[in-house]
Amino acid sequence: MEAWLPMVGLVEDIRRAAELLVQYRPFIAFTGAGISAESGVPTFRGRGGLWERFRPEELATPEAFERNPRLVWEWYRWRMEIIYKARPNPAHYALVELERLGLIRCVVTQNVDGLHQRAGQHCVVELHGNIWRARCMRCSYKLVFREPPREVPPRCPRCGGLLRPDVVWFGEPLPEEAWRTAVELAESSQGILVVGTSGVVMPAGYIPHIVKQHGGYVVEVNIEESAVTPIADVFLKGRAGEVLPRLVE
Ligand code: BV8
Ligand code: ZN
Repeated sequence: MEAWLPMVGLVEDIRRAAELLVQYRPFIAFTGAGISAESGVPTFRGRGGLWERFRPEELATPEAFERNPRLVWEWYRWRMEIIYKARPNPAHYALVELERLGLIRCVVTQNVDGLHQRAGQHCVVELHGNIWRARCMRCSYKLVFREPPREVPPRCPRCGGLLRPDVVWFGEPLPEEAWRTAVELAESSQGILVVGTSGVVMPAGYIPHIVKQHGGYVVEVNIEESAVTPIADVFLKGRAGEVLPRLVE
């Protein structure tokens, strides 16, 4: 088969996706670790993914933190150092442009890296928290790290208690406000642009299904099929950093 043939399909699909975005605007966007992959931030389940070296139960759970706060903080500090050096990539900037054009009204993200905000996105709903925020286990003091902490585990400046990353661990409920906002947005949007997620982590992974159940369109961008693909009206197979900018052309 001619090497360029699949491109024809992709060009067709990008045109179809752009038509849906315009006709049923504003969409919402739903993003996962894949949108940050081209910024050099490792994904969770892909090759070289974070979990390959560690299992979620070992690190991203309250029990793991209880057992070994230093190990869990070593892992988060390692990720903060990668994210600190990372820059938003063309996929992040394409979503900012779609917001400026009024084609998407908000980005609902599972990511904790804060790259959507750094790219200039105005509306971001963080379902799993943010790696730069921390809170005290004893007095609930909240702080924002400007750079990775020098000493781990970091201590509360107010009471000396143990700080924890302000992210949602496995087995923990999502932040009430963020979850309610995300569901409201999904119920009231006629379309969702799903970018770079395997769609396996719940309840976040329900968001595209809520849009579908309310008669909305699902456009997915991913380098491979995911748990969302079966309900996608348009599946744009490719890297987010290459495909999304072509949606705003
Ligand atoms: C809850 C923050 C209940 C932390 C994350 C057993 C015990 C306990 C719970 C469960 C259990 N079994 C199931 C559950 C539920 C569990 C769950 O869903 N587990 C999964 C594994 C089955 N969920 C929970 O525990 C949730 N809480 O259920 O609480 C409860 C309820 C009420 C009251 C009390 C308790 C909490 C889940 C949140 C966990 N925290 N992150 C941190 O980051 O350190 S999840 C973590 O996974 C990240 O947030 C990540 O974003 C998220 C989802 O992964 P993806 O983003 O999709 O990333 P992934 O690597 O999987 O996929 C990347 C995709 O990108 C791939 O498809 C790839 O093809 C694509 N890609 C790669 N490169 C590119 C690309 N696409 C485009 N371009 C590219 N260049
Ligand atoms: Zn404290």
